[in-house]
Amino acid sequence: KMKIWWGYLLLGIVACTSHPTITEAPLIPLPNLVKEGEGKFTLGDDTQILIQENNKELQRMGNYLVNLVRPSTGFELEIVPYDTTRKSGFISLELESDPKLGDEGYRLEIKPEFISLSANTPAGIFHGIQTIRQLLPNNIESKGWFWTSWEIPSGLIVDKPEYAYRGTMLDVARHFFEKEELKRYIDILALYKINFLHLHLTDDQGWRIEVKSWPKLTLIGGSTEVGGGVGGFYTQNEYKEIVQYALERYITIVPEIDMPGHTHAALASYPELNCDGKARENYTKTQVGFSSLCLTEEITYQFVDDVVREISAITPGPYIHIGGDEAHATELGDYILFIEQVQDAVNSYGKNMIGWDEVAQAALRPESLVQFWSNPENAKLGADQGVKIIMSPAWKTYLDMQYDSTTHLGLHWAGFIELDSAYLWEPSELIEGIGKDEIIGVEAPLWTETITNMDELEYMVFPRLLGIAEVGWTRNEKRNWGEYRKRLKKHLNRLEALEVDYYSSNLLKK
Ligand code: TNX
Repeated sequence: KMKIWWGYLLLGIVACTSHPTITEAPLIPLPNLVKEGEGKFTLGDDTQILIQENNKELQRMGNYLVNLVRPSTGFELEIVPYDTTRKSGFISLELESDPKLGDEGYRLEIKPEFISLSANTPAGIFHGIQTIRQLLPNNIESKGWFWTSWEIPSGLIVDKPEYAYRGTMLDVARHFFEKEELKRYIDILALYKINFLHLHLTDDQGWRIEVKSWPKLTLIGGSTEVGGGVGGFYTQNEYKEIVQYALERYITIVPEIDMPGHTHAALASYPELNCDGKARENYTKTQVGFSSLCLTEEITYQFVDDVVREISAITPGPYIHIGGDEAHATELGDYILFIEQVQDAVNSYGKNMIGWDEVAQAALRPESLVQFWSNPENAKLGADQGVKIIMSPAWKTYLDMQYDSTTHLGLHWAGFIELDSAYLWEPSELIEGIGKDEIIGVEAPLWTETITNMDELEYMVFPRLLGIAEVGWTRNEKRNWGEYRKRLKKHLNRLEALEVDYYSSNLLKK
C-alpha cells in the first residue's frame, strides 16, 4: 500500500512541475509566435550544448546556460563544438542571419530529440535562453538541488521585441542599494528580457557615484539618505563591476546625474556650487524642487564637464541621463541654455543625452532621448524635434505608486496602479501624435523615498514590472488582460522559487 501511495506522490510532483504543452507554459513576456509540437525534450546529465567553434560570445552563453541549470538539476552539462553527426540529446546555440529576427529576436525549436536556438546576435540567443529557462519547471530557479523530471514541451517559438528599449529605473539616491543587491536584481530583470537599467545616482538626498576630481560629492553628499540613514556610494570600480555584470546579461546601464535641480547633495558637498558660496546642510527629507546649481558661475560648468567626463569614461553604454526634471528653482531661459550646454558636454565625450520630459524645451540633437513622465506637451516638443521618446507615464509605470489605498509603502500622487492598470496600455496610443515611430520604448521607474530595502523593493516592483516588460516586448494585438492574468497566476510559483517577495494582488486570487 505504501508503495502505491509513494508512486502517486511522485506522479503528482512530476505532473505539477512541468508544463503540459508549450502554449500552456506561463511565459512572460508572451512570445510573438508559439506553435505546439509533439512530445517533450528532457534535460539530462548527458545533454550537450553544441556551439559554433571559435565564437566567444556563444561560448559565454553556453557557460551561462550550464551555470543556470547546475544548482537545481545537479547536472554538469558539457559544451562541445558543432557535430553534424549528433542527432539527439543536445541544445544547439547558433548565430544565423534572418532579417525577420532583428537585433534581439530568436528562433527556438524544441523536439523530443533536441533543442535548437538561433538568432542574429548573442543578445537574441540570450533572450532565447531566458525562454528555455521559463519553459523548464519553476524549480529550475531554486538555489538547491531539486528532484524532478526536467522536461520542456515541444514546439516552435519565433520571437522578437516590439520596442528596442525595455527598461526599469532604480533610485539609489533617496535610499542606497548595495552592489550585490543590484546584481541579484539584474539577474531577475534579465529573465523578463529587460535590456536597460537606469540608475538614478544623484538627488537632493544623496550622491552615490565616486567622482575622482570632486571627492567630497561622495564623502559628504553620499553620507546620508532619506530618513537619516548612513547612505553609501559606489566607487568607480564597483560601478564598473555592476556595468559589466549587466552587460553580460545584455542589460545596458544608464547612469543619471540629475541637474540643474535635484542637486542639494552636491550643494552640500561644495560651497562654490552655490550662488551665495555657502555649503548647504545634508538633506534627509523628501520634499523636492528647491535646489539648483548656480548657473551664473563658471565653476558650475567645470563641475558638469568633470562629472560627465568621468561618468562617460566608465560607461560603455551609449547614454548619459542628465535628469533635468522639476528645476523649479531655475529660470526657464537659464534652464534651456544650461541643458543645451550639458548636451554638448555629453556629446563631446561620445555619449547621447537622455533627459526627463522638461528637457524638450531646449534645442535637442536627434540622437538625444526624451523620457516622458508627466507632461505630454513636452513629449510632443521632443517628437517635433525628431527626438525619440521613452514612455514612462507616471500613472502607468511608476513602481513607487501604491497598488491601492491599503498599500503600506509608496506614494499615490499619480494615482493607484493595480496589476491590470500597469498592463492595460499601449505606449503608441497614449499621446496623440506620438506613435510607434516616435517611441523607442518603455521604462518603469522605482523612486525610493519610501523604499528602504530589497524586500520593500520587491513588493513594489513584482509582479507589476512583468506586465510592463510585456507591454515593451509583446505586440499589442497579442496582449489581453484576462489571458495575461491567468498566465501571471501560474507564473507566481517561479517568483517564489526565486525568493521574490512579490505583492499578492486580490486580482490574482479568484
Ligand atoms: C517625481 S519623476 C520625481 C521624483 C520623485 C517622484 C516620486 C521625476 C522626474 N521626478 O523626484 O521621486 O516623483 O514619485
